[in-house]
Amino acid sequence: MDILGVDIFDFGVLIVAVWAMLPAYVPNNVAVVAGGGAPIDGGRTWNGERLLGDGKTWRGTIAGVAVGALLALGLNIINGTAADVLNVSLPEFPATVMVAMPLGAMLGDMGASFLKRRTGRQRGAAFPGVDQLDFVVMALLLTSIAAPEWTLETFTLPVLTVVVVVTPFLHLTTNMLAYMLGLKNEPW
Ligand code: CTP
Ligand code: MG
Ligand code: K
Repeated sequence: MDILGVDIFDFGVLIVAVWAMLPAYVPNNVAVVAGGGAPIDGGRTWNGERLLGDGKTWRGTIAGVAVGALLALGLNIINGTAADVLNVSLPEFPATVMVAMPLGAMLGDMGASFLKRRTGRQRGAAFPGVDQLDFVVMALLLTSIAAPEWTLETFTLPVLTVVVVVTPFLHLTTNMLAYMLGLKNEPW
């Protein structure tokens, strides 16, 4: 299927897109499992609503960033083998990107919570569109600041298109799964 002239079922492009985004995909799921404890906003409110809410905790955020960074490290280690097996050239994460990706993902998710609270959405409320792409936007923004050349080389137009099209599906599927496994309170 072509979108903007990009074949989103091109196996190589799909693999590169998912590989490059994995350190940004995993932190949110880790936070769901590891979350709990003190909220980042410390219970503070603004105009009667929480700044971020109880769904954004220190534990979840720190665990998410740590696991995302370790995952990037792990992907670098298996890069050569995976590239051989999959028969595609896979990107290697520079050290700054190993942190920028998961940190950006968590900050994007946090930014969305901030917006939800400002627009009267309570903890757990859905914010279609924002929920599925908030972490992608911030992850790519931080990554492009941390390693501009690497970002341009890795996220070519076809890869970027696949990321924007495929991420919402992956996000919805994982969250549905987490919900069915009893890990998450809402299926989105
Ligand atoms: N979580 C966390 N820290 C984060 C992100 C998530 O501890 N930085 C945990 C929380 O337990 C949260 C759960 O993961 O409830 C699900 O994450 P998410 O859906 O992003 O949060 P919501 O509870 O839906 O809250 P919000 O409405 O603010 O998005
Ligand atoms: Mg939620
Ligand atoms: K969210």
